[in-house]
Amino acid sequence: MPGTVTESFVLSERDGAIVVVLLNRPQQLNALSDELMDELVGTLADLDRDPEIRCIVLGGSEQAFAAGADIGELAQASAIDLYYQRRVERWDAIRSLWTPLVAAVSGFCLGGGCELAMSCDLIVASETAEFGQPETGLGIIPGAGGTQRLTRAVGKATAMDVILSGRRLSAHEALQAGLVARVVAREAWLEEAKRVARDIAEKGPVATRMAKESVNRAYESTLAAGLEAERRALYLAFASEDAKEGLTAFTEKRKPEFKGR
Ligand code: CO8
Repeated sequence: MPGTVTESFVLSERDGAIVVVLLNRPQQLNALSDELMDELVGTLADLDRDPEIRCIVLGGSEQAFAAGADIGELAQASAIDLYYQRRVERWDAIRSLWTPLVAAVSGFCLGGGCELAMSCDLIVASETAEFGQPETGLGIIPGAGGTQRLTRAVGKATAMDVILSGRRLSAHEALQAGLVARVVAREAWLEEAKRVARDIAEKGPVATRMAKESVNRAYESTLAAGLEAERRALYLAFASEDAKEGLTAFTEKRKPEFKGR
């Protein structure tokens, strides 16, 4: 496949201004081993540095986005191993990316896999998707953001149910609860995520980054601090060449040509 770079656990394919990154550990339902997470974070960090890439789609396979952290590895690790190896920080690294990130979820999306999807900016789900945080059944807890991000996304009642009882949310339940943005037919999970990514990629790149940052602020600050940050982001976006181009193009009844400046 031209333009395809194959690494052992992560496949990436460029398609114009978007890149599709797929987890590739099918025999283990894309369980997030240390090596896989290292490769994923490295790949995404490289893509994030390329200003021509306007949006990234992160997916798994039709069967599984990811069935969680690699349980075999966790069974062998001590708490101090996890602490020194900074394994959980890899999820934070994804949250810190600049480029908008769309999670394309089909099949199992569990534990660290659900936490990975929630670290993306939005989730497009196949009707087959199942979201869950089964960690308490293993005697641990969702520790890569699950107790915080899931609760913020779906509220305390549903988060407690999912995390304490191990109940999985269907795609439609997840949509209703506010965890996912769109649910599509089984066969459309990747195409729809790419469509969303192309739509994002067409917008002003400075503006999409500012907007992403501002929406994230809503989760991390008070309303007053969030509004203040939003206003500064607006002024900064306004000062961009893209803003001039976008506003002028509308008045001239033509498509804008954004340069990301
Ligand atoms: N880790 C390692 N291997 C896995 C995992 C996993 N999370 N999930 C599935 N696999 C493997 C299975 O062992 C099996 O391998 P094999 O064929 O060699 O026996 C293969 O994938 C296929 O799995 P199943 O045969 O079990 O397939 P089923 O269709 O019967 O069941 C399930 C699918 C329901 C997804 C089932 O595999 C399952 O319950 N998996 C575990 C789900 C889970 O508990 N996830 C949470 C893991 S803990 C976590 O994510 C904590 C994150 C905290 C932060 C990270 C710190 C580093």
